[in-house]
Amino acid sequence: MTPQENAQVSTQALRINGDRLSARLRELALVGGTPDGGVCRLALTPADKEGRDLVITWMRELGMSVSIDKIGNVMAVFAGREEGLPVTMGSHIDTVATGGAYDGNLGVLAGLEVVRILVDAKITPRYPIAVAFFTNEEGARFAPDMMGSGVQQGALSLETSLATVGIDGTTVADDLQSIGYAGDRACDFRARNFLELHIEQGPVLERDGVQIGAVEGVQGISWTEVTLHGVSNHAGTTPMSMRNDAAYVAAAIAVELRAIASDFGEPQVATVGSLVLEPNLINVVARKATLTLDLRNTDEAVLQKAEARAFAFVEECAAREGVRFEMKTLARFEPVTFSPDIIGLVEATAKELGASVKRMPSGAGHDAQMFVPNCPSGMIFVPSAGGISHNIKEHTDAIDIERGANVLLQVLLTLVS
Ligand code: HGY
Ligand code: MN
Ligand code: MN
Repeated sequence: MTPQENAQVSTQALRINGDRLSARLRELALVGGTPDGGVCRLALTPADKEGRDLVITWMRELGMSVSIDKIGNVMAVFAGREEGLPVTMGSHIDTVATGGAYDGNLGVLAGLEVVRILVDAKITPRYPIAVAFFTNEEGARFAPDMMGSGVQQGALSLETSLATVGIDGTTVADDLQSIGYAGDRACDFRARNFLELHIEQGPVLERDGVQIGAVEGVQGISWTEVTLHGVSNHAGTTPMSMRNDAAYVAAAIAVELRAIASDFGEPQVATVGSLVLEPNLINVVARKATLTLDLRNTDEAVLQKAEARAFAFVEECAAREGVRFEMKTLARFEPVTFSPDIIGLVEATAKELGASVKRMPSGAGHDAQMFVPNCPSGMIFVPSAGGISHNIKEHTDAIDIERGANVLLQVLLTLVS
């Protein structure tokens, strides 16, 4: 066999160290850990900074060169024999307030484990390899989600994103400064390929008894903030016919969203995740309600129909109740389809490793979707226990983590050789 064929055979036998990867996930989960066993590492908070600092330490231990761009994305590069765009693995390390140890973190730490395997095996890949984490993937404090990767890959404006005011009243720019991650690199990072290992965050793989998901694409996402202005009044003395009750309209909107999802059928989903009433008192008719609408569908045309029905209902119900309203788009991403070559490579690699695998869409948004216009991109899913995520009980078994990271390793090796 030629040296290259020899090298090929030897790399096919490489496997990640599952115990080391799970230990790293547990260590990172302590940063922002909550007493109930969850993780709260909201974007651009001190906990996010602490997590960023820790992961960068691990990047540097591998001899990777680290850069930080103007929206705070962190890219670490491992040199290849040739120059050129790096084959990149990445995800996010910010979490929602009721987060777990795996959402996003798995994709970043598995990428570092892959590089560790190459370092230990003294393998220099043909092309450079990068491992990245992106600012504010979750969008929980600052909308939209996938903000950092969206700015970097050209879907969002840097200026608009930096000026975004979050739910705590601060701006992205100020919070980036305060955690020391307002980088000086332009948001110009580009990849040769982009791969993201991620927990499924849904019930499909576990329900079907399948070990790996070869992700076909990400469904469209529509986030809207609705502000309703009613009139506060006495809950006991005000006749129902004289009310302008913002809380009633907000509740009616939540019921209508459920009706839209059931009328449209799967995969349509609709969520009112945030609802704030003012003055929020037991004996006062609410003068104001601020709520968020999260609508998603794999089909753009159907998603637009769902939006149209939801927005028309807001207008009609508010008018009926004599309540003024404003609507503001917080996020709007069309469905994306990943590279057929990458999907096929994930599927074939999983089979070669003896894993069961199925093609499937992603219900959640991911950084990988932002890379689709710029390079062949794809994702690998591993099962979520009980299909639970964005919940402190989020869990994926160690064997599934190891299996998914081995698929990532072998897909990466194929792409860099
Ligand atoms: O909302 C999402 O789909 C992702 O978790 N940011
Ligand atoms: Mn995620
Ligand atoms: Mn998430």
